[in-house]
Amino acid sequence: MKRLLLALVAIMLPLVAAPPALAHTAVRETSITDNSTLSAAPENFTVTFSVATGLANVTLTNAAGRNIALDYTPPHAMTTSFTIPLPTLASGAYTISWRTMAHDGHVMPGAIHFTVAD
Ligand SMILES: [Cu+2]
Repeated sequence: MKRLLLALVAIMLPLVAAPPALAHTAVRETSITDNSTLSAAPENFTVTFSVATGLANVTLTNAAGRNIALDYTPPHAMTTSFTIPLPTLASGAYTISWRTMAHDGHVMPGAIHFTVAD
């Protein structure tokens, strides 16, 4: 019994000790650069990850922190790239936030900020 327990610990240890970042996806590219000022309102937003991931949710908020409705439902399948159509945006500051869900169930938040110029 003790031997079995030791074997289990030996198997589990690398999983526990692995740095979480290695097991998780990273943002590789966003169609809107973080903290950029755009001369025209973007029609959509694409975020690309290093490995296939689930997208739990995406939100768009304005400078006042108010939620702006998105006509978008994340796909059920895990994939590397997501394109979210955006509503017509007036000039102002916006934040797009998302949460990804890794294979192991860990949730990772991400966000970009941008401004649509007058
Ligand atoms: Cu994890």
